[in-house]
Amino acid sequence: MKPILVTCYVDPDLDGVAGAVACSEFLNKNGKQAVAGIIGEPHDEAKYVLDRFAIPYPLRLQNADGYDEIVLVDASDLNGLEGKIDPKKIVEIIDHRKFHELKAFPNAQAQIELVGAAATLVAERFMQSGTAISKESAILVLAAIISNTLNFKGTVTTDRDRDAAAWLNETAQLDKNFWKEMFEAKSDLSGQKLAERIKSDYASFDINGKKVNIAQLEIIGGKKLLDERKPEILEILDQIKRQSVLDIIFLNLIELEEGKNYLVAEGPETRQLLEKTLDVRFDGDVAVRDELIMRKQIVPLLKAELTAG
Ligand SMILES: [Mn+2]
Repeated sequence: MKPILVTCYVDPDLDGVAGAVACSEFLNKNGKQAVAGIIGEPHDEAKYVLDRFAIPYPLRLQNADGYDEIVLVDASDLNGLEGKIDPKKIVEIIDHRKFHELKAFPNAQAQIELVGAAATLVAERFMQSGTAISKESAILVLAAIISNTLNFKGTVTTDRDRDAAAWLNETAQLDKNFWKEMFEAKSDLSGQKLAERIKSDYASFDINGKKVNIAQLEIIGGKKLLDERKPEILEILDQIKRQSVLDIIFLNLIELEEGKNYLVAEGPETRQLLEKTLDVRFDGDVAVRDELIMRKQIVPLLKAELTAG
């Protein structure tokens, strides 16, 4: 019997990696044979946590062809799979996005709940069944919750995330400054890292016939970055727009210490759309929003706006 593959979208972030690793542990401790694997390149933040705590990397795969049954964590739309996972093989989906495509996965049971991290949903399976969690998984999942909720400051944060985090930290025992160290580690965008990071973390959506692309950075020092390198950022966005033939592209820059967003967009059409959808005012290419909002929260708002308009 082939094991069940537990994976996430291609080039996963920390939430996806943590969720896949912990979910595979959960299945193995509950009578199933499972293996965690990731397709593509994990985000730097995921590598940072794996490396820092010397946690073994999950299997690295080119695609999911060697597996018949797949559990998908932190993903529920086809775009993110990049054609590398047959949607018919997916037997279960655990995700926390409002915007999903469950119809594309005819054989999947789905748990979609709007908590801060998909990893929270995995932690709850351990908590509810009384299954012990390894220290490695506890660290990964807790770090993913901290990251996804912007250290519990993002408006995506729910009590379920806080409860799971408290339970996980009994095992993970993370230092209280860990969140800042993790966020500082991903704030180094010197030189080419800026372009690499933007290009490794954008997400595309087809919304009402428009091709929309949202790039996102979550860093400490967002204002300084804009002061120093805004023209470069606009150039990177424009490159992506031309290469992918997009209608709309913008950067959602999350400033982790000040707790605000900077939205960066060129062109009156995109700026007007964002002003209407997110209740912000652009000054040139940049708008500031005082309440933290993440891409996964922006997508359903844009969808509503574009569909209504
Ligand atoms: Mn997630």
